[in-house]
Amino acid sequence: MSIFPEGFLWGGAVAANQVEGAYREGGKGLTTVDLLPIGADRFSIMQGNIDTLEPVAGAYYPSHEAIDFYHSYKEDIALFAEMGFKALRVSIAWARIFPHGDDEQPNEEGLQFYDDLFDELLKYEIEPVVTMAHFDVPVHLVQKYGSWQNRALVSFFENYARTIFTRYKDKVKYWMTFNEINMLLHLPFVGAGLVFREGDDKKQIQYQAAHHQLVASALAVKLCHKIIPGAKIGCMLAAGTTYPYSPNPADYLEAMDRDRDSFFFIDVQARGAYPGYAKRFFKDNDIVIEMEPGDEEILRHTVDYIGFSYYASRTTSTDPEVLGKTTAGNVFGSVENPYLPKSEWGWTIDPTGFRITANQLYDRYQKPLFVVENGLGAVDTVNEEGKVEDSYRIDYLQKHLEQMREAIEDGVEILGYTSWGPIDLVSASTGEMKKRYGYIYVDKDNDGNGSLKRVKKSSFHWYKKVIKTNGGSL
Ligand code: BGP
Repeated sequence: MSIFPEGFLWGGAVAANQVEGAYREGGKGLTTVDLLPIGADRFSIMQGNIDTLEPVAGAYYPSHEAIDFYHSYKEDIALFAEMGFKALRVSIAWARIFPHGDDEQPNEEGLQFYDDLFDELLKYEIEPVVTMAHFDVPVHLVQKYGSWQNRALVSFFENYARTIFTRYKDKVKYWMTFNEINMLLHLPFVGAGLVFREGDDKKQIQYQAAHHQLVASALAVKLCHKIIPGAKIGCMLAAGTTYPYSPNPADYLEAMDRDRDSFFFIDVQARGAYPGYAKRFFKDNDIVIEMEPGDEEILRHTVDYIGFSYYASRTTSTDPEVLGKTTAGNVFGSVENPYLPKSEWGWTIDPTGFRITANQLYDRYQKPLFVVENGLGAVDTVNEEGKVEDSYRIDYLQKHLEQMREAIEDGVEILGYTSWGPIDLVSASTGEMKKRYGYIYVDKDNDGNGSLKRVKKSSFHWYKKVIKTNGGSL
């Protein structure tokens, strides 16, 4: 018998810029991701690139076509329905609704696109779970205002929020404000469209931008509750517990501090005020957050659930020798954990860490959790019979779902599980196609070649059974 609750939201998660393509169609404005090429220099964007809209390295821009979901969503949703999805997490591209971000009137074609998308999901009784901002700031807001470091973005976002809540109030019951809000500290361009000039006080700018996002998020929560009574709106954290490398108390303290880099955001979003340790951090680092009268009051509008992604745990140390062994491909700067294997991209694989993370978040916030991303990025190949046999992916997901079941048995309330990239999509960190997460293979390579044909992988059939048995068969 399954211990997963009745109505558990099984499904998958995608983001507009990683699947839609059609980057200039339907009246859409340019967004920050549209300027990012594939490869190692992906984030070395400068103010010059923003001003002239010139490419970083003149390379291929994966987000421009992505997997063409903009045109193929009906076919793709039919495949999700075949797997039995109860939910699909998508994001709305802000620049499809307000092409410049600060326009007075929304773009009807953009609004209609998401109306059609939600209708298609509802046709199969798939619940849309909508992220309002997933790593794509309208470029005009970066050019004209310096993006989230400018207070002006709060009211633009509020306007965007009001527009989409009003339009989709009968279709969307699950919302989420900023994807992986803590990414702002690690990849500031990705998380908040921040581009630094020489001599900038980066920390000051990042935390001021964070304050603006936190106020904008709280205003969205307030509006959502008013416009769509009964809706649930959450935050979204790139989660993953941090282990101390040794029992040295200094290592433990360091691990606690690293976790707090992330908890800082959720403490504000879920508890409604800046925590004491953050105030101390600001003081110790000469960071002064400019607040407007009324901000503290606004921040008291807290989220209904804690959305989070979990890919890996992190490990930290105070020993310089250990610190030298930092893992590759991890924006959170973890040191190697000798007990854990790694993915082809160097991401630590730690199913037990998933259970620990879920317990930690639930203990801390006592609000329902929603696992909105989890999965394995791997190279897949189509064999001679035209099949993709991804047993390694099934193994990863199975082990993580077992630990999620343990967490539920521990008493953690979880609303649902939407694994990342149920259909292959463009990687956020590398821009590659070859880093695949899907149950559905998409014929497209790193250079943009391929027929875009969809092929069901072995994991497709496995996940279908998981959902059918409500997690009874993993
Ligand atoms: C998260 C993002 C997603 C997604 C995922 C996997 O950080 O919210 O957008 O891409 O990570 O990362 P990657 O695509 O780099 O493998």
